Amino acid sequence: MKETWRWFGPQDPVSLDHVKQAGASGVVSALQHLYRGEAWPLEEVLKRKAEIEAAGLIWSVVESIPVHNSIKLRTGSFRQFTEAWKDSLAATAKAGIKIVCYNFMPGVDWTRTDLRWRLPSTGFALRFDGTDFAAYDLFLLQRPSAEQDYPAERIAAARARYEAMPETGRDDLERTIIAGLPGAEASYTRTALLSLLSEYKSITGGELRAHLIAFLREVVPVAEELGVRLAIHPDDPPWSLFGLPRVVSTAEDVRAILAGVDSPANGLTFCVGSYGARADNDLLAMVKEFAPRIHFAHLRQVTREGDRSFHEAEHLRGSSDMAGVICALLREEVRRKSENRPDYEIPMRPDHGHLLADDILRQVNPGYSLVGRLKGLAELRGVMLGLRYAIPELAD
Ligand code: DNO
Repeated sequence: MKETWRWFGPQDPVSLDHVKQAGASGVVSALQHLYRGEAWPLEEVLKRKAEIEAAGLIWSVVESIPVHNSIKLRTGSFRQFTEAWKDSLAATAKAGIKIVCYNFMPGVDWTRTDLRWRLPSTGFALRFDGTDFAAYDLFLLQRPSAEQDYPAERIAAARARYEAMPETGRDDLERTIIAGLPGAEASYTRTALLSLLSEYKSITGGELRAHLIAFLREVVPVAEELGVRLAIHPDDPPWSLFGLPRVVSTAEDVRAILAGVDSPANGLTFCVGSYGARADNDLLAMVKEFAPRIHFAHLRQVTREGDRSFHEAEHLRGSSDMAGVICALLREEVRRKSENRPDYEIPMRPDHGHLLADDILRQVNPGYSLVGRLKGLAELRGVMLGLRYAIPELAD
């Protein structure tokens, strides 16, 4: 697998030299400042590419081209935004980047409730707490009719949690949930979030899925023509938030997406941490079934705590079988090689790292630490080498 590393551009406190020191050869990046659904100008894409190449690295994957909410809702100017998305795709293809990650989460992108959760090791992890999230939704945001989306016990637990929370804790929780994590399309104020959620209010899971397939029917033929592989990122967390449906959470969701437009250009980002947050996702079965359509891998994992809560674990320790997933991906690479596919190598990145050592004093993007990810990549690299050493047919 190609070892890659997410870089948020020149503002990222983790520099391209750090990427090289970590031993990655590919970079995963996006024009982070153009997140409102506007088309990415070719010159800006080329500028980012030149910055990456000047450091002796390659821009391997675009993560992400944001999909505007109007496309998910199929309202307003969605046609215009779809055209802009295709233009961004064309610009990145022209610059030679042929794998594009995106997501179709309604309203909010990836979400956590705690960005500095103390680990027994004394480092810090990201965490999602189902009760804290409900407390925010019900009692701080006060989303209309939110109580219909939670069972009575969860409401009672959330009320108790909310009442015990100091004012500063409430502010922190709100900031963590709606201020926009790195890579998210946008950040919201409470009022802006409520108004966005009201636009989504009546959408059903069936409708959202139909909107995704309609979008894919538009963009996959363009990707095919450009020689680009699209790689949809799963919902994170993979269940409903704010009462909105999510349609990229389970194996069944993935099957519907892949069958919706049956083309190699319509593929997946296999994010072990996102799919692995659900106990009913059998990751090994999924990676085997979907392997030919996996174009990008996010290797991190979570420890499921039950009750819709999880924290981010060490890359090799958590609720999922990371070595099994890597082994299945290496087998897929061998299969692709036997078909002489030039794109046999699947880019992987060590997703999210703990805050460790010097990370703790630095201002890094949540999840995108230096030492924590470096440790993750080193461990994952060890697994890849070990598997190749032990299983002759996986050897290079
Ligand atoms: C979080 C990331 C997400 C991801 C987008 C993909 O760390 O995995 O921000 O980039 O959801 O569109």
